Amino acid sequence: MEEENGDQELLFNTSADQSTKKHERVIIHIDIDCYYAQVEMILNPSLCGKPLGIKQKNLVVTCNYEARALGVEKLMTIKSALEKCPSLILANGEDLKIYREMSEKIYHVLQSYSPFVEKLGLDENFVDVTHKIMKLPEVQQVVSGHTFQDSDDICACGCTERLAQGSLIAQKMRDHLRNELGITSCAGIAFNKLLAKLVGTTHKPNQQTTLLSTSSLSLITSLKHPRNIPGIGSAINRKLEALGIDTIEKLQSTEIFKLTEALGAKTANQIQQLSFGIDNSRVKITDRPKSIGAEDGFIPIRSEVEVRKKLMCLLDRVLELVEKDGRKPNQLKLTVRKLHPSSHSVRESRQTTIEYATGTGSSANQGPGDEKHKIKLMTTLMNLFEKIIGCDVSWQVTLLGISFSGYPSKNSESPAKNSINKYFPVKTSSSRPDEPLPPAKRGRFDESVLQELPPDIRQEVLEDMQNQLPSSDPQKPTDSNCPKGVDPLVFRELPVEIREELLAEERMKKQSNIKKSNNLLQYFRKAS
Ligand code: DCP
Ligand code: MG
Ligand code: MG
Repeated sequence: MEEENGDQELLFNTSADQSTKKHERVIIHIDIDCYYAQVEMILNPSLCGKPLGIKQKNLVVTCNYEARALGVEKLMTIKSALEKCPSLILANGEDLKIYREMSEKIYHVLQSYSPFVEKLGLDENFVDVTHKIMKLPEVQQVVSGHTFQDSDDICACGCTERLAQGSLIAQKMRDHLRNELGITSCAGIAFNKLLAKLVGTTHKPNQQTTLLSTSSLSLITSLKHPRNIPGIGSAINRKLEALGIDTIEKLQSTEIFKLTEALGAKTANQIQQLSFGIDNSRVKITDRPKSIGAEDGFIPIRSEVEVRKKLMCLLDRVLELVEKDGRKPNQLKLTVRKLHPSSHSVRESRQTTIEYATGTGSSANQGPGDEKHKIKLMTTLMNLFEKIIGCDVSWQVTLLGISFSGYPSKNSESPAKNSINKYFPVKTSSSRPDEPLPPAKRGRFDESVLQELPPDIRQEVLEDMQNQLPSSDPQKPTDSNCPKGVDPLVFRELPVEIREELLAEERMKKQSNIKKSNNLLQYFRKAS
């Protein structure tokens, strides 16, 4: 979520005027149907057509639509689910490996439609296809799939046609997922992320729904409670309840100063904007995670032997993920949830620097060196555990978590698997630095995409690139005009106006750095 002209935006939207400028984007939200259950059915087709629940501890975290028809609901206890549906088949869903693997495959399919894909959990993705729409010559009038509360009102900005084109792309994506991975999904198509996510849930499963801009207020006010707005979590909701705000309309009409008092200016503005269906946040290209870890919760344990056993299992699971990721972490963190005698829980974490030996997590062909390294990591974890427990002799623990972090910065490693870097040409030793790469060696990123984007979106994309591009290689000849962090080869090929935008941004950054260092100087002068 990002703030943009807070008050002005609100003023403008409370008048229910339908902006033309705000509907430029076409965002598709894809959510996989009964995700864990579908993955299990794909791996074991004999489960298809039968009621299936996926259990974690004593909960059915999800179930297929056959089970839903018989009264089973997501997050029911196993006991209630079996009462509702005695024939329910239960599959264990505690190992997330297969769900993670499928999630990666889904992400890759979606990336073949647009580089702007943002992963949200394991079964959801936002895809910004605005640039694709701008390229399509034909005018598309007919929406593929459902339209939310179809009305005759047409917005003058042309968004109706753009969204209709978006619905065709969504249909193609969903067909692709179905044909290539055998998985069905729902899609929501709208001019922002919030509305795309919300509208996609209005027809389930295996369907898609488009929201035209003229119906956006109607969609958001159809929500029964502010907590149903993605972005309003339980902490914010508690504060809203304390103010007596329990409907969308009340959130819309509460004076901003009241919300600000309770939530601070930024959150107050953000959530009031959300209550009008305004969401200016962009689709952020998903990069590789900053940390890789896992946690496990359980009934209280209080012996070191049990802690060691749990940590060993967790470590095995996490090492496999770290190995698959391929980077070498240099930090290891342990998280412990301690149960206090008053029966409230406290989470505490400690971390330390480690030397990671690659190859530790691969189960195949493990040598004695790998085992030794694992033992070393276990010793480190147990030391961290002792530090967290301290001199408390009556400790009880209900959760343990391990996570590896401290990966080499994106500037020093090879382009990340999922980052935008991969769309840019990779310099090979044989190519001369000043020579544009031949087409065959270029990445998949179509630079004309940038030219066709509306200026404000292009600016955001450029910012994204700025943040993700590796800094210039010191071996490369320096191009005095090229901004820091941008590959000169790419820079030279960008259209003039984009180059100028990049340079202007660079100048602004430099100015703000000068300001910062002046402030620091003043601070030190005052302090001395
Ligand atoms: N999940 C979980 N614990 C939760 C919520 C979800 O383990 N508290 C897992 C199980 C789901 C998956 O995340 O399969 C995706 O969550 P969704 O809310 O999208 O639910 P489903 O995909 O299962 O069902 P739907 O068809 O309603 O999207
Ligand atoms: Mg889902
Ligand atoms: Mg989901």
